[in-house]
Amino acid sequence: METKMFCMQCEQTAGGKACTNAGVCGKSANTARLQDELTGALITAVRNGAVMSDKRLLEALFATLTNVNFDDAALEKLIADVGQPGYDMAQVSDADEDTRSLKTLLLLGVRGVAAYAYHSLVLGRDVAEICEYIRKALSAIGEDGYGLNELLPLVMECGKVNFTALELLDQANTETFGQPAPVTVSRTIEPGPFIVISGHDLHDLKLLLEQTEGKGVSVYTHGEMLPAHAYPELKKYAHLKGNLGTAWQNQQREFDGVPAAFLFTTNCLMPPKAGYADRVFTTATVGYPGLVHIGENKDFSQVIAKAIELGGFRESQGGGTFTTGFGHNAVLSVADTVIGAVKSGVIRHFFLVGGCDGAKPGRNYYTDFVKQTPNDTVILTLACGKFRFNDLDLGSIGGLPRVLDMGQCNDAYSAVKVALALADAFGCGVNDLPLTLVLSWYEQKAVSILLSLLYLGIKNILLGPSLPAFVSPNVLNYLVENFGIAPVSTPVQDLARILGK
Ligand code: FSO
Ligand code: SF4
Repeated sequence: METKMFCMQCEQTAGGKACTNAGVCGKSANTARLQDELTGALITAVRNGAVMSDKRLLEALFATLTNVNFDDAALEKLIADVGQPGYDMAQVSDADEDTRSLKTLLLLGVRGVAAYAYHSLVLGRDVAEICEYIRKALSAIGEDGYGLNELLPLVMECGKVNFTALELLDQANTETFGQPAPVTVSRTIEPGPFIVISGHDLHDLKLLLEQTEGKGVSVYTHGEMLPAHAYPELKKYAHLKGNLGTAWQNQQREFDGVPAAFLFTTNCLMPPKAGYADRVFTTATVGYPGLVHIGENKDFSQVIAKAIELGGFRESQGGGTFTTGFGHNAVLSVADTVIGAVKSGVIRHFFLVGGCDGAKPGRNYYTDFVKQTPNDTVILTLACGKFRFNDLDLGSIGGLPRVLDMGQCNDAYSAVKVALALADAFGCGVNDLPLTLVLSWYEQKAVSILLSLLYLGIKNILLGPSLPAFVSPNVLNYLVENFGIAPVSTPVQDLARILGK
């Protein structure tokens, strides 16, 4: 059968193998070809030593992440800007199984790093060292003679560099917007015009809040923007009202017919349905044909005008609340209480149930897992996978809620920092803590986070809902033997094994 495209970069890839006709995500074969061409052009550029700013490098890579850019014209422009002939990515997909696996792992990890570095760059941080590694890794992907010995160290280095990128982003976010503090976020949509902002870019949110101030237009967060409410410099805007919807894969249902303007700052954008496509806007590296894209000037007046034109709801909608804001600063400020609770046996175990959500069946595992955790355990969570259980009332323990939302996937650094601090307090290694990581992955940022956890030597991670298609049996063996990575099974079995029942 003729293969129109080849993409295996996310968890929902067709048949658990590769999208070869059209993307399950809605990406066309032509868009996939252009993304390959862009990646190939970047590889040639770094191998030729072509002059390319860090910004251009990061933007181009970010545009190839899942659910970011579906706009062929935008991709063609990025290819033209790089201005180099494309290395043929078929040389990666047609390579022997292990080389393909490691080069893909490296490329996807690098895409994740690029996304995190991009957010820091936007906040004025120096990402030169991170970009230097990215260039080295891209160059290695274009090295036809490279195999396991050359690629494996680069894959592990990707985890290290990504950890640096996460640390830098944590600094950039907290220095710019203040330390996040626990907050209860309303899920009620009040009457009147409003804008829903999605994605991860806090800087875009800040600009939107400034531009909407005093205009009678409210702002609601969606998906991974939820943790934004915890930052003092964002929370201070009274018209940042609350949160709408749940995780990204429900947007087509949750946005349909809603009389608001929608602004996507990063992934995960799904092809918009007719019932709301006329009111969706993109900015930064996001793009979709036919949608208005807000460029570098960040003039959101069209978004605001659309919200005013639509007018919002006449009566309040929805209800309930979410809690978020348990970043490392908040959790470590009560470290003594937490350590005391562990020592006295009040807290038996910590679970980090974090990562991406997705549409495929099997993700109920995470809801069921959290529901079945015993009352003397604490669940740390982050990223959009939390929407599977962050509306459950699981009570509190030692004065803290049992489910602590540490933020976006971009805040994975917080979870690591807390784990390292606990290990320090108990005088042991992270692997000796009563802590288990139960992760869900979907796209490439999750790949880079996983590599960071491996770089930190964290073992026995449970990964689901399915293992990546790009991991060959040999690479999987390496991960199992060296890090004890295992696929999730059932909540009952996994909990029994973890808690030693
Ligand atoms: Fe989710 Fe999408 Fe944050 Fe990902 S919104 S799935 S890891 O892109 O970015 O957690
Ligand atoms: Fe398929 Fe995922 Fe690639 Fe989209 S990003 S084409 S769903 S593998």
